This record gives sequence, C-alpha cells and structure tokens, in this order.
Amino acid sequence: MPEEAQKEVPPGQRYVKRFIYYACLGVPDVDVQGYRLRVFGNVGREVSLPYEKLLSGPLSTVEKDFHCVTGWSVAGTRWEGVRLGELIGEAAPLPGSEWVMFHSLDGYTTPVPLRDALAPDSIVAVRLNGAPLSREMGYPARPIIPALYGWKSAKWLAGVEVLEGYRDGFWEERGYNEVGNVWKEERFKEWGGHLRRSPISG
Ligand SMILES: Nc1nc2c(c(=O)[nH]1)N[C@H]1C(S)=C(S)[C@@H](COP(=O)(O)O)O[C@H]1N2
Ligand SMILES: [Mo]
Repeated sequence: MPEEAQKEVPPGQRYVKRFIYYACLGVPDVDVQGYRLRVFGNVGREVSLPYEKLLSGPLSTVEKDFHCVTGWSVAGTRWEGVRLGELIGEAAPLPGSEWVMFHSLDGYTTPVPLRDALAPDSIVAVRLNGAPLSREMGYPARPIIPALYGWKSAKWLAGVEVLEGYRDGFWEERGYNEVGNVWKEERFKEWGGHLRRSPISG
C-alpha cells in the first residue's frame, strides 16, 4: 500500500478534530539556553545543536495526518523542521547502524529503524501549523515520521542515538511494536499474538 495515500484511512483509525495530549512522564522544564539536540552513539562525530541552529534550518514542511496507536488520527497536520536525514548524516553513522533511539528531556525514549528516520519526510519538527511548538506539544522539538504511529514522535526531544542493534524504549518495553508502521498496523509486538486482537480504546 502506498504510504503517500493520505486519502486512505490507515486500518483501525478514526479521525478526531484535535490532538489528544499525552505526557506519560510529565511535562519537563525546558531551559532553552542550555538546550542542545545531540546526535550520538554509533557515529563518526557527535553533533550538538542549540535551538537557534534548529530554527535557522533549512526547514522542510511536512503536511501529513497524525496517527495515535490508540486509534485516533488528526488530518493534515503541518509540521516544519530540519530533516532527520540531514542531522544524522552530519554525525556520519558508522557501518552497521540500523536503529535510532530518541531520548527526551522527560526521560521518554523510543526506537525507530534508521531507514524510517532517513526517509525524505522524516523531520525534527520545531513548528506545528504555523507556530513554534507549544510546551505541551513538545517544545523545543520532536521527531515526525509520518509512516509511524505517534508514540514514535518523542516530545521534548534532546537526543538521537544511532544504534547497531535494536533496544526497547518506554512503550516498547510495555509491548508496543518495534517499528510501529501505521499502514501495516504494527501496534503491538508479535509475541503474544492475543495482544494484537485486544480491543483498541480511545
Ligand atoms: N515525551 C513524550 N513524548 C510522547 C508521549 C509522551 O507521553 N511523552 N506520548 C506519545 C504519544 S502515544 C502520542 S500519540 C503523541 C501525542 O502527541 P500530543 O501529546 O502532542 O498529542 O506523543 C508521543 N510522544
Ligand atoms: Mo499515541
């Protein structure tokens, strides 16, 4: 199925008007002066970017629907940010790199395949629908990877760790899927097939 087909509703999703706001570990205090977005791990050279550097771009615009694994979607959200591929490329990932772990200021973590992070419409967003991200929505930055469920969009993003092998993040430890592709409906891990058929709420 073409991932670009935004007219199509991903399996098991329904549209709502507004984002349902989540902060499972609370909303962190953000000291934007001291803030750096770090790209580290299995890389040739670490990258450390202040917020102004992220803002100065160049910024790409990604207009896509946003899909939460609990079943709600928001149509046509417009995000602006720096391409993840640019940031990760700057850090020169070493051969054998296959995953990326996002680290947030609140302690939240979530992994994505490097392949998805490098997709052309994968960005580190600093703006949503024409305005800087609000504190609740993840200021100063959050990754947006349109083909993956919303839990992979780690709000208050501070670190992008390049990995060779897979590691669980916060929700993955609790049974959510390693990849989380919305078109393949990858909600839960394959083990415990019963989980895949459990009722989806929200
Ligand atoms: N740091 C952090 N990032 C997070 C979450 C969270 O609880 N903490 N929730 C995730 C989930 S499950 C979703 S669907 C989206 C929700 O984004 P919103 O709170 O902006 O609606 O954020 C994701 N990123
Ligand atoms: Mo979610």
